[in-house]
Amino acid sequence: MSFTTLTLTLLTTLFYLVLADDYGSTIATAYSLGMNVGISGYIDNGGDLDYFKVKLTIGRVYSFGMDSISPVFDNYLILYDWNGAEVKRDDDAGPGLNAQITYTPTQTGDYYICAKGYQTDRYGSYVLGVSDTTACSTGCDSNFGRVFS
Ligand SMILES: [Ca+2]
Ligand SMILES: [Ca+2]
Repeated sequence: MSFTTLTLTLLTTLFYLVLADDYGSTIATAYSLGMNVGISGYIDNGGDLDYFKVKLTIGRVYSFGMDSISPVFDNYLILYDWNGAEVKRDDDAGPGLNAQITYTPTQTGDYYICAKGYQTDRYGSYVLGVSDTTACSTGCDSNFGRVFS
């Protein structure tokens, strides 16, 4: 870990220790997530849930990816539909302990992705994103679903 990374990690940790949770913990308070844009967040110790809302179109192929910034943070994703019904969940389909969900909606609508730790004592900073990978059937980047940097 570089000095800069370490400094950022410490500052981020301090920031979140002082302030409240960064994103809503329910579907009703979900934060709107753009397509192909990485968004930074922090899962607090003790079972924090960060909810994001994204509009998905029927028949497209989407990939949700959650990348841990903190060194040892086992993250987890759960995808819900417009009714709040769970459609898919994942623990470690991405690189390392990172969660990744590939999903093709059977109906167009608002979907909700819940970012969390694998267990309530797993916490740390992360980058979350969703990509439309419909046109990416071959020759995809190895960071499938992670077009952000
Ligand atoms: Ca949070
Ligand atoms: Ca995981």
